[in-house]
Amino acid sequence: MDAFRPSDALVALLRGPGPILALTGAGVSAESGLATFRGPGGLWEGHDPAALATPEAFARDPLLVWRFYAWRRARAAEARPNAGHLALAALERARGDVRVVTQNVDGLHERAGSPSVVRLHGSLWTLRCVGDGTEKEDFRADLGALPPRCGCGAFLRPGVVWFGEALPEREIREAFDLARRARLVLVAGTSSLVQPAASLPRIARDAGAYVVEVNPDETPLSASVDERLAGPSGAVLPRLAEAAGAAVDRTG
Ligand code: BJW
Repeated sequence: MDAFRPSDALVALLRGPGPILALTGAGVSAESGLATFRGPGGLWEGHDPAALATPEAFARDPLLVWRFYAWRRARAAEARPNAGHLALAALERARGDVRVVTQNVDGLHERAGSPSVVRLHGSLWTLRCVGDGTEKEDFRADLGALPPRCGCGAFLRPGVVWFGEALPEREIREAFDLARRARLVLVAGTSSLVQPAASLPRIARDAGAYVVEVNPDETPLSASVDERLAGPSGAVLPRLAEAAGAAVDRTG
């Protein structure tokens, strides 16, 4: 027995019919070398999130906020998907009824081959004009030290969802819909603190889903899940994908 061996009930669900939802957070990218937000060594350690991740912060000090995101883009561009990302992509290929809903903005699920990721908090690789709202994708790692300007003259900002901002409507609607229909929910690498994403597992469980938390540490969700697999997602998710019969590349 070890701490992250799936139960027989979970293995049966992984092999059986019914949609699976994987809700992921920053912890899933930790083994790719990207810092999480909270906890020791997290991005918010020693920083006030309100000074970096709010529309007010960007309005007050666009250079500071841009520098933070320019650094994040560079780190994400260097990173590679790890065995956890690859396992979810393999599970999706093997079953066809698995969807990844992520709070992450790094693009690593997509780079691992997950075909239709629901991005709740936007993307580091999208830029949005603060003036006319137009969006464009830009995958260059280095866009310089100053926020670029839109054709209309206003600054372009990172296309991520900051505190106090609404999540993208289509994505949040789809995520709630997937939660209500899921038979199994894998909640991996999130502190389950940030709303509304944190409410998805409870909605799924109320609708009858079996909810599993994959996280080395306990979270506010831990007490109300059906099963906890207390290990790193890069080790646990490949086991789950293999239990479902998926061929997993563990190299990352
Ligand atoms: C591992 C691991 C390994 C480590 N393997 N695991 C009270 C109730 C309801 C809402 C609120 C409330 N008070 C305030 C709010 C609102 C607020 C909120 O939820 N705040 C909370 C902090 C309390 N929410 C919002 O503002 C949201 N919008 C909103 O509510 O809009 C309302 C509205 C409606 C209509 C019109 C207008 C407004 C928006 C939230 C946006 C969050 N944005 C950020 C930044 C995105 C851009 C960026 O990347 O910079 O999103 S904040 C940050 O937190 C980021 C993340 O996506 C998000 C979640 O973090 P996550 O992923 O859980 O990471 P961590 O670091 O917290 O946890 C990592 C976990 O991994 C840990 O548990 C580790 O143990 C684990 N781990 N290694 C597996 N190897």
